[in-house]
Amino acid sequence: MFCFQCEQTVGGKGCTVSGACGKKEDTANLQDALTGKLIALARSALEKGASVVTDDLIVDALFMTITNVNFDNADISALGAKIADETAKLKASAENSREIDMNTIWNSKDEDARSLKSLLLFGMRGMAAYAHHAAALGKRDPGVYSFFYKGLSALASNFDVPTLLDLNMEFGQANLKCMEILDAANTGTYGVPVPTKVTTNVEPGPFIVVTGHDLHDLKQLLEQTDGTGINVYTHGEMLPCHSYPELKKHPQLKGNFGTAWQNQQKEFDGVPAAFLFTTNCLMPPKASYSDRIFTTSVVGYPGMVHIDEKNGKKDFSAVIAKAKALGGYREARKMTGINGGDVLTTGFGHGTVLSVADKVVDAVKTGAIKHFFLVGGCDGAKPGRNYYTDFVQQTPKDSVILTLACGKFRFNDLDLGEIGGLPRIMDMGQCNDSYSAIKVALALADAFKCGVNELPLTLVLSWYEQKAVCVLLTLLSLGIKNIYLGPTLPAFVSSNVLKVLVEKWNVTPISTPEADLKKILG
Ligand code: SF4
Ligand code: SF3
Repeated sequence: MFCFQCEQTVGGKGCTVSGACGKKEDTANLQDALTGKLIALARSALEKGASVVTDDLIVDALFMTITNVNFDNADISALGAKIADETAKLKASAENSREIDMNTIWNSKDEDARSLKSLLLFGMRGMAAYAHHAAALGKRDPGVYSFFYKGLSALASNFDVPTLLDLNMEFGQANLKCMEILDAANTGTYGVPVPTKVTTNVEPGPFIVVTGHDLHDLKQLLEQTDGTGINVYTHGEMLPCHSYPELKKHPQLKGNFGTAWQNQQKEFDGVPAAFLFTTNCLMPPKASYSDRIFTTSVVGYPGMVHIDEKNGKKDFSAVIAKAKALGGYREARKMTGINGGDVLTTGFGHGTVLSVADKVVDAVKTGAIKHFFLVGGCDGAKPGRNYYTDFVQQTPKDSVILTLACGKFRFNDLDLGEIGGLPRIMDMGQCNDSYSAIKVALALADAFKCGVNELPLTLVLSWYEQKAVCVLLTLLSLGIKNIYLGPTLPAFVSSNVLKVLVEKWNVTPISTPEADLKKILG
């Protein structure tokens, strides 16, 4: 096996024996075979014509290979067989229907082409997850789908470095569109997020914990638990769901259980509740709770119960029955975030922030707000990530911290006070809500008649898996410079590609909060 797509890859180089994420060799090889088949489907469809069927196969297969999504060989093989069938049906030329051996990319002597193809593939995996959620709510964009075909077939090409770099930038723009339609799908279906305080404490009685990113799954579960006496808690990236009017109106959506994904084995240990995984990040479950894990959509783990969709609906009665049988806690449980706080505030998407844009602009003009930081991204297990907690704690009182994705659990239980009636930490949502951050940054640049790079704004991002890759490529494609990136640089960035990132965009690896803050504010 060879896999180096995430931040915890072995030795910072690649997982070759088994994955640090728990992925086994045979699973990794099946995922590569699946991707090789997918390239054949994409090239065939480019020759013969794409369809909704090929669109969905591409999105699901890319999504399934994201870190911590699917560990079940049967699922991967089944999807691979469907893709091979569809490719055969298209009857494209022998060259275009040829399955690609991914080792030709991983073992390529041209390490810059390998690096840029990896960047593109991993970015597309991230975008596929967003396209999947948008499609679940009826939103599809032809430009997003057509990029998948173009990008996948580029993986089988001999394109030179400048061409591959351009393709990555074109991808960044496609992903911006994808995040835009997902934002429209989420806000159009469930309303514009409003600032909402969320408790970390758990009430007595049966409950279900929902993790992942899919709002449509949560909505269906809420409808099915209405009036049952079963409470629902979010975990990880589902936290922002509390701020959507159509979701928060269900009184049994009580609070947020635990923190980010990498703590699940500790946080779920022996808990008398059912756990529903709608997307990444699933870790190999411990025996103390493996009987209460449910997966849905492309998520899978051998031996866990999977909830399928039938006629556009999911029946969560097995999850509900499990929660009932386990019964939950007998007494209320006090729980906290990483820093001991028990209130998390979310719901500062572009709708809310831009509705007070005048106030924000005034606060900058009067000097009440001197700097904006966007601190967020993917959280992870490796040491060094307390950088983000320390960084936020050390930011000056006249600065605002915008945050998003699961990286926020490093500091979202801290009370850093307010500026001009706005909290200093504002949670904009999930990783895909980077779209909100981009919208706010562009609006500020407009108000101050300058470019985004001239704003008193610094992006301090953490990465772990492939959604961070797609978001980063979008930011770079918008010409956003001076991004601080950590905790380490991706193994798939070659030294020459890194040189380009530094020279063209001044991408900067994080150092210490003290030194970085001095540099940023100095
Ligand atoms: Fe290794 Fe990450 Fe790949 Fe898992 S997803 S095999 S940890 S590089
Ligand atoms: Fe988090 Fe897995 Fe990436 Fe959506 S849930 S950002 S790590």
